[in-house]
Amino acid sequence: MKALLTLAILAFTVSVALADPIVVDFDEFSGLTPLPAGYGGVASWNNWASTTGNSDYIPLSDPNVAINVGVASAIEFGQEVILHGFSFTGPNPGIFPVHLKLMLVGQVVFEIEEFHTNGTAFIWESPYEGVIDAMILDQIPGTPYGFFCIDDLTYDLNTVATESTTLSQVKALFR
Ligand SMILES: [Ca+2]
Repeated sequence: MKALLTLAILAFTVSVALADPIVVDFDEFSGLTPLPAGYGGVASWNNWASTTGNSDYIPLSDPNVAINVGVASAIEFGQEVILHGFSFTGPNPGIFPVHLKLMLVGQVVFEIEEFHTNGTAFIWESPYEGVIDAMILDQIPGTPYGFFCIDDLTYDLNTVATESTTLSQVKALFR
């Protein structure tokens, strides 16, 4: 029983460790640098690049932000994650509305039709608590294209499967 308790505590410790949020700050690049696959634990950044912040693209963490450099600005995690949020700046208030979609296996699970800004940076905390595997910030069809940026993208890996596996493994030892 003591061994079971010890294992249970270990399993809980592992789960807690895995649950620490990942904060992607984009700060280790210089110049305009396309974000490489795998950076920050994200499988594909597609049309996102790191760049130095400025008055139009306000960093939450200095010196860099991530900026969209093309349409269909999908961030594909390549695994299930729980998105906590990010900071957002758009330099052209009211002119270039942005559309936010959270995706899971190609399906939209949450969206905000007009995710634009009043010109100041703000921190968006996701109200969606389910798992996703991709996030798309894109122009609204038919509107002019404008650049926008994010910083400190924060998410958790989906540890539900890991916790279940750990618990199963603990139980299997005592069968
Ligand atoms: Ca930053």
